[in-house]
Amino acid sequence: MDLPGPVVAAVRGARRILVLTGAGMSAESGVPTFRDAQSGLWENFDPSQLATPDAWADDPPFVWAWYAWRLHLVRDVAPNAGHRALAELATHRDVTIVTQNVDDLHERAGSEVAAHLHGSLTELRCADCHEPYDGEPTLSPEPVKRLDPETCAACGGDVRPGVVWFGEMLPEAAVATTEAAIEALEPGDVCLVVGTSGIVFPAAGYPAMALAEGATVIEVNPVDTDITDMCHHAIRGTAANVLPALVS
Ligand code: BJW
Repeated sequence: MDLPGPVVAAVRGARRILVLTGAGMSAESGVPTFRDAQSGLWENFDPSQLATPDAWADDPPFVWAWYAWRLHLVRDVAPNAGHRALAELATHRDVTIVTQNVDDLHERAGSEVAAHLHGSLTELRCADCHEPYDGEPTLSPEPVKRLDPETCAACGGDVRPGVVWFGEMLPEAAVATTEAAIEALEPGDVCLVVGTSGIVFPAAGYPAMALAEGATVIEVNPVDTDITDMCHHAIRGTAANVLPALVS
């Protein structure tokens, strides 16, 4: 893919590159995004209703079934060319990856992820006593309507995924690491925003913070988003197509 010269020059000339990724980063690995056309169970349910403490309190087996299926799905897929390109870039450049994704595809491509802002699908913990759960959960290869969550060995409570639901606080360390990485940006550095709709805060506010530090903000997304207008460059394409060209 041919990219505009100023975009390539910005990436080549940057001392630091901060990469903020969202669900579109993993779409070409086969992980559905949240707000594009959905498949399976996602077609019938609104993630903003399902990914909430209220949904869990109302019906844990309903919510757990969604996660047991997604856990299975994520374990079954592989990083795509976009994940691999970022890992390769970090071998010779100062790259910091911050992701909203709860999968581990960046890590499986060989990247170190500085912050998982919305937690991790695989880090299960008790919803009551917060004890980590290190058993092997029963996963669902197909979407099902309800599935009993695993039980906490310490207190008998229901085990939940270690993700951040709407209305919950983000992990303090992830926020602190992200804000420090943004504050370290200087004019001439680059903030690459890949595959996010830019509607969920506080993550949606980070590109503007990078802009305020003087960084060149570059969006990689097939469509316009809520943050497009504030970006210096918007590259219309997919992560797996654009990133290998951008970082070569
Ligand atoms: C491709 C592609 C390809 C497709 N290549 N691209 C300020 C203002 C207003 C509201 C708030 C605010 N501050 C806080 C809030 C409340 C709330 C919020 O933001 N609400 C909004 C809906 C308005 N935020 C919170 O509650 C957060 N907590 C918080 O702020 O705590 C303090 C607080 C508490 C209470 C009140 C106030 C403050 C927590 C947010 C947690 C988000 N959790 C989820 C679920 C995680 C668990 C799970 O996975 O089940 O995180 S929601 C979901 O959205 C998930 C994602 O990480 C997140 C962002 O989605 P993302 O990644 O952008 O995906 P999509 O699907 O939206 O977009 C995909 C994009 O990819 C699209 O643009 C495609 O075009 C593109 N794409 N294919 C490249 N191949």
